[in-house]
Amino acid sequence: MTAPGNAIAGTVEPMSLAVREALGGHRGANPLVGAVVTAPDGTVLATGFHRGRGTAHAEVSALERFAAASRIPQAGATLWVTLEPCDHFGSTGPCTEAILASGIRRVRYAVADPTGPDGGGAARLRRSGLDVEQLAPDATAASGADGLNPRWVQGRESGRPFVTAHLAQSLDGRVAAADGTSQWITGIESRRHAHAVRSRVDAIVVGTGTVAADDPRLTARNAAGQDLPLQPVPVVQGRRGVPGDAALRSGPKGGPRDWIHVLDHEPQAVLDRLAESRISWPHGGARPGHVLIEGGPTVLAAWLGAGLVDEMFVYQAPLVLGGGPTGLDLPQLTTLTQAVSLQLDLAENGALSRLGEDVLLHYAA
Ligand code: AOF
Ligand code: ZN
Repeated sequence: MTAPGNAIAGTVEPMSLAVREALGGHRGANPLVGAVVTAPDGTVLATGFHRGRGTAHAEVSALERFAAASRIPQAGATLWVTLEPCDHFGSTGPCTEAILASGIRRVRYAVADPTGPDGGGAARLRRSGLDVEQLAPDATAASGADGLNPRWVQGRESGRPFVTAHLAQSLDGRVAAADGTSQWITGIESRRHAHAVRSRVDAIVVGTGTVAADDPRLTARNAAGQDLPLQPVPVVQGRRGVPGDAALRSGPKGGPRDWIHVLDHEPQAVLDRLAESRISWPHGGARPGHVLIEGGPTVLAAWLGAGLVDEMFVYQAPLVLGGGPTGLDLPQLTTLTQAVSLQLDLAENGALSRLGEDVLLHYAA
C-alpha cells in the first residue's frame, strides 16, 4: 500500500510540471493553464500549455501531442490540468469533448473553474463515467497551481477585465526629456513587444495629457509599420477635450474608428463605461476582457493606486535623461510602508528579458 505522503508526492510531481508548462503562456483575459499526460508508471507522455486568448486550451494541446506520440493504450493514461477543464463553447470548443474523444479515462485537476456553474467540466466528465478528481488543497498549494492566476480569478469573480500596464522609461525613470522630447526612448524591439501586447487587448487607455503631448495613434503595428489584424479600441480618460484631428480618431487607412472618451479620471468610472458601451470589441464578447493602460504618469498612478493593475511591463532603456517627467506619479505616497509592491512575473519569457539594448521587466501585482 502507498503511504499517504507518497500519494501526495505522486500528484504534486505531475501537477508541478503542468504548472511549469503553464508559465510558457502570457497573462491576459485568459488564465495561464498547463497540462500533462502520464502513463500508469508516472512517465510523462505529453505536455501542453495555453499560449493566450483565442489559442488552443492546454488540455487540447497536450492531447494532440499525446495522440501524435504515444503508443500506450489511452485508457491507461492520466491527464493532469492546472485548471478544471472547460465545458463551454468560447473561442475554442469545450475541452470536455476533446477529453472524451481522446479515450483518456482519468483526469486530475488543481483549481476549480471560477467561471460559474456552466463553466466547469468536471461534473460533465464524471457523468460520462470518467475518474475525475480535484487535487487536495495541500497538493494544489505544493504544486504552485493556485499561484498561477490569482488576479485572473479575482477579475472573474468581480466581472472586471484583466488590466496590463506599460511603462517605457529611461534608467532614471523618466518618460521624456526636460523639453518634452520622447521619441524614442526605448528601441525598436521594445516597441515591437509593446505593439504585440496592444494587439491582444480590447482597449488601450491613455490620459488627455498624453493625447495633447504625444498625439499617439494607439494602433497595433508590425515591424514594417503595418496595422496588425486585431486593433484595440482607444479610450481617453480625463476632463480635457480631444482635438478633432487627434491621430487616435482614425483607424487603418485613415478611416474613422470607434473610440471612447470618459470624462472622469477615476479608473472605476472607466471600467463602468467600458462595460456599458456597445462597441464591437476586437476579441469578441459583450465586455472587454483585457485592458491596457499606456499612461501618462497620473493615469498609470491612478490605476496602480486603485489596485487595478494585474501585470506591468517596464521597458527600461539604457539612457539617463537627467530632467523631465517620471512615468509614474504617486505623490500621495510619502513613506516606505506605503509603497506599492509588485512581484517579478515568471510567465511568458520569464520576469526579465533583453530586448535589443533595453531590458524588459515583467511584474505581476
Ligand atoms: C484557457 N486556457 O487552457 C483552459 C481554459 O475564451 P475561451 O474559449 O478560450 O475560454 C476561456 C475559458 O476556458 C477560461 O475562462 C476558463 O474558464 C476555461 N479554461 N481557458 O484560456 C485553457 N483550460
Ligand atoms: Zn478548455
